[in-house]
Amino acid sequence: MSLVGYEKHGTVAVLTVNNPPVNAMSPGVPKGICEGVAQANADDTVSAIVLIGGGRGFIAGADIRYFSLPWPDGEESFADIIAAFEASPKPVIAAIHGHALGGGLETAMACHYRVIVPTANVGQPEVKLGFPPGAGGTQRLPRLAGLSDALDMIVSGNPVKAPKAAAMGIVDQVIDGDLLEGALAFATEKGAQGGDHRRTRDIELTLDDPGIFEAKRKEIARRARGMRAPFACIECVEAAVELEFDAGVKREREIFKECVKSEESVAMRHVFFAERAANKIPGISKDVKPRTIAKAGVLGAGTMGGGIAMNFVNAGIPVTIIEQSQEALDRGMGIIAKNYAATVAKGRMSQEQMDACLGAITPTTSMDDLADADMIIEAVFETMAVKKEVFTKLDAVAKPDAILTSNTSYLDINEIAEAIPGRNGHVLGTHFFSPANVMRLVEVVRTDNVSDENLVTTMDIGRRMRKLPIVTGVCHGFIGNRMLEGYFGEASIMVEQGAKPLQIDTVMFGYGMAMGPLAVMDLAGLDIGWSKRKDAGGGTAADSVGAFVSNRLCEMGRYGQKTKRGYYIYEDGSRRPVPDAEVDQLAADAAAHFGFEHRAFKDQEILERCLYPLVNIGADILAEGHALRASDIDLVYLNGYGFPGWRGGPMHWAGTVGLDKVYEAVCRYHETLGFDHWKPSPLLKKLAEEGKTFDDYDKNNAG
Ligand code: 3H9
Repeated sequence: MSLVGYEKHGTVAVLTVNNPPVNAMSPGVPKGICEGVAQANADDTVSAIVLIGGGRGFIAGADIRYFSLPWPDGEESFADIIAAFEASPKPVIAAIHGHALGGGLETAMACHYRVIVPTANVGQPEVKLGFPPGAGGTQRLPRLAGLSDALDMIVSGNPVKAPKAAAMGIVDQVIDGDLLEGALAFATEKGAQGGDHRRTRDIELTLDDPGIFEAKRKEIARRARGMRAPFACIECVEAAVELEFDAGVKREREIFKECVKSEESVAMRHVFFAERAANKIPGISKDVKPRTIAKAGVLGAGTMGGGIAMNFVNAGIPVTIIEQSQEALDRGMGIIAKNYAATVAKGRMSQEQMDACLGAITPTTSMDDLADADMIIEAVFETMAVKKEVFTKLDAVAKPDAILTSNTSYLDINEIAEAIPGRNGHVLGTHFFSPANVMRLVEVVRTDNVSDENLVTTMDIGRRMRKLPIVTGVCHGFIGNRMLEGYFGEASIMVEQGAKPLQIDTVMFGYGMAMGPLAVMDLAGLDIGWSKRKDAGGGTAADSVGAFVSNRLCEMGRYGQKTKRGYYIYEDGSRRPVPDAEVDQLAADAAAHFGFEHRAFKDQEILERCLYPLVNIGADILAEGHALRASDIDLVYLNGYGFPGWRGGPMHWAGTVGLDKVYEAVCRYHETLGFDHWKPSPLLKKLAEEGKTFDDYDKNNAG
């Protein structure tokens, strides 16, 4: 069956792309479009051509799967479509609804005219896949939208909504009513006009500000550190200014081809498909639908609870927030109001919207007010005893079928569920990341008895909150924090063996992490680990390897940024870490205490010792089934721990190093250092011996 329908409506030929779910340009689509244009031009009774998408949108761009697959021999391409449009004596009109993205927008821009419904988006998101647009987008968008706006869109990859696209000149008319009807009227009029129709390529491009490209490079320098694609986008738009149109297209194509082959692009495409896969839970049928959550409750109005309440409001769900004292409640509501006010100040929300959001939050000190909530998340103090007490209280007031979740970062949620056996199937975990209203990741912790329906509902609520929910099993620290123990652990141990904190952080920042591990520990607060160690040791924090320096720092009241001293010193009002000789001395004391050789470190060893434990522990988590797929682990690290997106996550990245090399190093460090996180994972060993990667593992195992 043809992927492109052909119909005549009066004197207008309508080509409809039917390639669900998103009308990507898979093989067959370009061919269908080219044949449709030829048929329309051969028909004397046709005066104009409309290109429209069937289903959810216009065209979502190239079929991303084909960047890793051979394009069928002899099959038409974007270039053929564009050539057919530009050579067409009859006007071609793109009629856009839903989305015109990437090659979809490039196709539309090669048409003579574009009409759009007000809700549609247009954009060039290619940079998010690690390459610039490759079908003339960097040459045509500046001609329609102007250099500055086009550069912003192409380098950020962010789409714009129809009204803005119209104001920018990307589209010619916004159609308020039925799209096809409006497009037919527009096309009939243009068809009757006769004469030449303007081609985007013929629009003159003016460079008002010669510094625009250098300014953009500077603007993105920190954010795009280590990446090629955003800079490649700038080069392509520069070519639009410097070269004739066809030469510009050729230059864009060369840069595009080079980028598509890069490890950066392979990693970013991995992330694209990983995000889609994360929605799927093997073994749960598509027929299991999420339940309606009309009202929610949050226990605890601290930083986490407040952020979670805001998330419910963002998802359009009114929420009751509860605290033990009026004072704590007022403080929590004050912080929520301050957060919204900051968004208003940035122009991202109106005062009316802020008032409506605050109006959707009901503060209370009475547990009874949670009686009508369909879902309740507790975000109280992180100890098992407190959590169990809270769940017992919830058991007494909550609706019988309410979903009850614990926002914990480490605790055994099965044990919490067992405390209220009558609610079997309704208890699970939602581990939000701080600040909960900002961070995209939420680990959804699947307890032994949670029902499929409640799991699916919790995932759905996560998505409605615009988060990225990832299913994880119940294990200490779940996916993210369990792996982190290896990462932070090695960083702390290396300090005690002689590596300077600044060297470790510089290596990891250079790798692409948002911050180095010791700077993160200072930010999070060294006292958190110290207090855990004290709890575990009955009041005394054991001086285990890696904890020696941290214990001494905490004893000195150096908890990190909040006390202006931790592994670094922080000057008044500054977050810039300044190295401190006192810490070097503590590290030397630690080396003497443990009998370590205090030595200089090579950057490569720092990199391996920080990252390989993530991979090794991740492999265990995967083999145990506590992660559904390796790509879920990647997403956890990318969205919760500042791992660079263009590396694809620790598991994907390990495949680019070679699992044989990683395994060999893990064995070597296990032999020389001996810590638990170096105990070689049997799954890592197996894949290394088979010459496979974690991506291969996912292909063979994930449902
Ligand atoms: C490009 O165009 C290069 C050009 O410059 C020309 C070069 C020569 N291809 O996201 P969803 C699948 S590069 C293949 O859940 P939504 C997706 O995997 C491209 N598959 O839906 C999923 O499959 P499954 C530039 C694609 O409604 C299903 O469709 N374009 C593609 O939440 C549903 O996806 C982009 O980067 C694709 N292009 O969001 C746009 N797109 O069900 C990428 C989607 O098996 N796409 N799939 O898991 C999107 O941003 C969103 O999918 C969209 C819909 C907003 C369109």
